[in-house]
Amino acid sequence: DPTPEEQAFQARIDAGEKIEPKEWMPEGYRKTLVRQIGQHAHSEIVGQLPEGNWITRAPTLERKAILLAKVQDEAGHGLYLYSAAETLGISRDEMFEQLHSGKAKYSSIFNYPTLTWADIGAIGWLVDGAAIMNQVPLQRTSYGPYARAMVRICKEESFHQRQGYHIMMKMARGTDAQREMAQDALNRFWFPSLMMFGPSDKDSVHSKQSMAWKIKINTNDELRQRFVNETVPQAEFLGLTVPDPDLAWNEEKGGYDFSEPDWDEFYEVLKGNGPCNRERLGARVTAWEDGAWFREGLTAYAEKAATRRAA
Ligand code: FAQ
Repeated sequence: DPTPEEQAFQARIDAGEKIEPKEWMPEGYRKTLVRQIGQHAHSEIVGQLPEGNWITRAPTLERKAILLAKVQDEAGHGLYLYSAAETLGISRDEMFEQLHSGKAKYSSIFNYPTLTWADIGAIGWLVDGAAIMNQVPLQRTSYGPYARAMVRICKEESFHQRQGYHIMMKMARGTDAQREMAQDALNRFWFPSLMMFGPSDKDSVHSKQSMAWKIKINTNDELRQRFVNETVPQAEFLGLTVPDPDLAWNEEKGGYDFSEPDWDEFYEVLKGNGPCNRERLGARVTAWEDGAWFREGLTAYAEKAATRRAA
């Protein structure tokens, strides 16, 4: 049974109050937030890699500048999110350690390769589109620092989404080869994008408690349905075909019926066996190791400066 403290905490959540860093919170609430915000931060950082792959090969200088800015925004999102998680009493070094050892997850989507320029369009359109669908409600999440980080992140994500859709428009209305490239990118990114919302509600282990605490506002399936409803007309506008033969408008529910992603594939990716898991994690670990001399230098400098001040 909940203790009086836990009951009072739940009453604050139910009343729509925000919980702030130094206030009492159940240990489970803290742990769930550290897990979710940490994984969200890692996703932003690892999420730079698939797109970073195309910065040197963007088709025009303008596209290159835009992509560079987008990838830089993602680094920024990662930093706000790490800061939000740090207010819960975990250090950034601990979070990095969890990422590098494979203990902490990051979004499954970033374990797929970016094979052509159209993939950069598909990522902006679908991956940022899915991220926004998930993050807009999180602006109302119960933990203050997380909710506030989401406000700015969502603004930037909507630029990113339009940037991706704009690439898709150009490609879909370009030459036959460009249109084929756009269709191929949609074919490969459609189901992995649906997986971003997490397992179906019946298999989601954390949803019930996270929703009671308003750490999550919607279930995984609710958001996936919303994403499909919003994205299918956008694909039609592009003249592209969503790679799902069972996709059909369902008048009664006012939404599309659609095929579930391949959940076996999803769980394989979570276990580290996706097409690029090793490469992505390897790149992060190498970056961490290559940066050691710099971190050491900074620490030595800070210590020296502190000694000088004390003297
Ligand atoms: N990938 O019980 P649930 C971005 C794990 S957007 C990997 O349903 P929960 C922007 C889950 O952690 C992407 N793992 O879990 C960008 C749990 O395992 P655990 C990041 C997944 O937490 C765009 C287990 O499965 N966004 O980066 C995935 O209630 C373009 C059971 O699942 C966020 O993180 C998955 N797709 O719901 C950047 C949003 N799905 O932890 C660059 C915040 C589930 O027990 C370029 N997070 N798992 O070991 C959330 O809303 C939630 O955490 C969910 C999962 C909805 C992702």
